[in-house]
Amino acid sequence: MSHSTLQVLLVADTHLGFDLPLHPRVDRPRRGRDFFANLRRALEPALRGEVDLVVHGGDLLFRSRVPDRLVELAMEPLIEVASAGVPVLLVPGNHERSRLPLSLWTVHPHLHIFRSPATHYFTLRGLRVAVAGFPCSRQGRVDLPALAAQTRYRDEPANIRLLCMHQTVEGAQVGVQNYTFRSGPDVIPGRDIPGDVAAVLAGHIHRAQVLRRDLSGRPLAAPVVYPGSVERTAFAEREETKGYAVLELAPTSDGRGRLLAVRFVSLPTRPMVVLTAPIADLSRDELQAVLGNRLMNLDPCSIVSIDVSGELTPPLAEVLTASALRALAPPTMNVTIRWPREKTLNRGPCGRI
Ligand SMILES: [Mn+2]
Repeated sequence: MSHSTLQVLLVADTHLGFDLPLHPRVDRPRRGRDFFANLRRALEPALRGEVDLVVHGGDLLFRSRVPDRLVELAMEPLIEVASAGVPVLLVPGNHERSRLPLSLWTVHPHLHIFRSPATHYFTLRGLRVAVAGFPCSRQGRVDLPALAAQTRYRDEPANIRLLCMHQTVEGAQVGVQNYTFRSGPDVIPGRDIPGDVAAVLAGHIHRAQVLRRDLSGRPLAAPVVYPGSVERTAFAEREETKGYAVLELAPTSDGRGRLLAVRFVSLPTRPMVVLTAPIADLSRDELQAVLGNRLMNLDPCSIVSIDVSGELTPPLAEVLTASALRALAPPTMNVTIRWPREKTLNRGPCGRI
């Protein structure tokens, strides 16, 4: 009987390239480096040899069409881990499906990208580990049993089986109002989770969580682990702790393995604050003073959204231009304005986010 367990590091939704123009036209604080820094922090345990395998659950990049230079920068930390001898598996998310330059598919022998449904086998700590996965599916109804079958994840014997994907599962929650995904063509019903894997390792949902039951309370056949995003990509994520997950798995005689524990490790993020601009009955100077005061009382590294409601007269609008706000705020603060019509549905990581 073996006493060894497997440690798997799961990181996802790194959205590299977010607020990182390669040729910026405006000099203002940018958040782009924060995302890179947190991916690097998340991978430190792998570089220290503390985990046996790394899975990136998708949305490595912030959108699908990006400069080649950004792709190179994004792959660098993953290649460093692969070069240290730790296998890295990458699930193409909705933002990079089939978009990564062809040269990168085979860039390193220890880096495996699920460009199509497949299973990769590894011998780690004397255990045979099957890691199955498929690129983000966004066409029609997401048929998880069919996609899992296409990976042929049961074709070879194993001690532990894992399934990796970038999809939404019933019961996943996002946003400050705890929006819960219930049904829809792109929401995988809990009953579709396969029972012959130790765990489903998933990206796409930006809040860290483990799903163990469907919405009617029935246990899922395998737990679904979302590590969440490494940084906040929207104000709907402002109350969430960001980070990555380390899964501890044990072999079982039936070959599926068992998830013993999930440890969420938090990463540093800057405070995110929504301010409401109190524009009613204020003069231009009064609005400037009130806003300046509020901004100065925040952590100077905050990311601030100013919500504007009510009638905006031309003198007040002068205070609320991007450059006027930059002059009011500490130089390290990131300030944006949200006008009433731009209010977006609080649906977290869906769609283009
Ligand atoms: Mn994402």
